[in-house]
Amino acid sequence: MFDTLSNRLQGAFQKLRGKGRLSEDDVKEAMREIRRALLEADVHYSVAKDFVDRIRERAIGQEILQSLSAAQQVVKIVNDELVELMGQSQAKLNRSSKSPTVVLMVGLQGAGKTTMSAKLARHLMLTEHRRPLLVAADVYRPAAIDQLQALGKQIGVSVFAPGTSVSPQEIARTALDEARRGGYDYVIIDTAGRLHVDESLMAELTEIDQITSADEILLVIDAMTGQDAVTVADHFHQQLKLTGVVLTKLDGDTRGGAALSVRHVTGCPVKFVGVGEKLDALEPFYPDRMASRILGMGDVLTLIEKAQASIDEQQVMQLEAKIRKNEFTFDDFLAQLQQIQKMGPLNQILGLLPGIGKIKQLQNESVDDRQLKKVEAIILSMSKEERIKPELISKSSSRRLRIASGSGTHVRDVNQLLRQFEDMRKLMKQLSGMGKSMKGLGGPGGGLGGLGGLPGSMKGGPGAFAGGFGKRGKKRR
Ligand SMILES: Nc1nc2c(ncn2[C@@H]2O[C@H](COP(=O)(O)OP(=O)(O)O)[C@@H](O)[C@H]2O)c(=O)[nH]1
Ligand SMILES: [Mg+2]
Repeated sequence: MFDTLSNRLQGAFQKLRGKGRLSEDDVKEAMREIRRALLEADVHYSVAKDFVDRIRERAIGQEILQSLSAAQQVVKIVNDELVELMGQSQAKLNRSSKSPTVVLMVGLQGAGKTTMSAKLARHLMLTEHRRPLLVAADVYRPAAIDQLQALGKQIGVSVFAPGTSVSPQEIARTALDEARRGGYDYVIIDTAGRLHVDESLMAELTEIDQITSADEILLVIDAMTGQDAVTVADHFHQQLKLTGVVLTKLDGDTRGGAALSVRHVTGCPVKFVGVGEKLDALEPFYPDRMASRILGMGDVLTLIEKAQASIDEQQVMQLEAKIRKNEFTFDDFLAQLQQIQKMGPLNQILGLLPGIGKIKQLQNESVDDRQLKKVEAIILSMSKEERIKPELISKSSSRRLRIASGSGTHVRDVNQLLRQFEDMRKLMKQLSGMGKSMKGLGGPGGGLGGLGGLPGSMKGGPGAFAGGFGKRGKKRR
């Protein structure tokens, strides 16, 4: 996600590294690069300009924090401003004081409204324990109704679909009755789209809004549409009072412009993002996490939440204790490896980790889940004793040879794994210290347990870290 932007920004910061104090020229140069990076990422030019102006002012004016280097200061300022630009805190779905809450999904054709409707229904049902009703109000194409019905079936959510002979306005009206009768507390209305902004569609949507007094009007935007996204958002916002935006297809090769501009231009918060075609590919939008992803600091919190879903708490506590005592072994590593494989496609997971965005670029080859299998094979070829005391292997070339042939790999693969395991242990020790302090701040259950690392590509490629465990920090600060 946003790889090019991340790289360009990191390039700009790189030039500031090693400088004790920033001269005005340094700042100017860095700002030029940041501005260029934003424009290339399809950030709206007025947004880019404002953004850079604010950073320049803060970087020159200072705010000098003695404890930070010049480059760190600029990174911090850029981070703060990115968070500000994207809306500070996570914006939740509106909820009506009286049931049902009506959510109207609007947007251009192909933006992902129907998919997102189903994703939201699933999310409401599974994480908020609500009873959503999906409503098929795109009556212009029978296929659209079938599509929603199929999705509803997949997730076990009822779909209200009177058919193509009833007007969307009438469907919306009767859907509310149906929801009250059936005890549904959310009504998610999937509407028709057009290829372009179109007056008759706007009129229809406005009427549906009036009929249902929608509590939430979510504009669904395809993040790949770049600059256009802003124009579209602006149009929709003028006609309908949007209450939020959903960005879809952030899993694709999007440059990030829409994510960065849309809030500034419409004043509407981005509430969710879609990161895949599957119905669980939905994430709440956290401006702070997105900012650190863009800056290549990874997104440890999202990762932890993902891990949370697939990891047993008891195990996490045991692991934390081990990391603290520096007793982490290859057996634990193997257990992590197996957990990670449950978490989802490795590429996605890796992108969430600090520094990985950068490493991946070095290789420009996607990390392959087969590499995990290779690492697994190497560990499985170690004896019980070796797994607990890796130094036994480091000291003995015959052990290394045995393990390599046992796992069908090369000695250099074994060596690399050993090295990376050592590095990882060090990293984990640092992170577990961080975990403790976060826990102190974050209240009960808060804290980052630790991060596991494992070699990404064994072919002499960069070591990529994967894995992360921890109990969720309810509050970040
Ligand atoms: N990769 C990816 N594809 C998506 C995402 N959301 C929707 N799609 C795909 O985009 C296409 C259009 O989606 P659809 O929900 O029918 O759009 P609508 O016309 O606005 O209702 C479908 O092929 C979806 O599978 C997403 O977050 N990521
Ligand atoms: Mg649709």
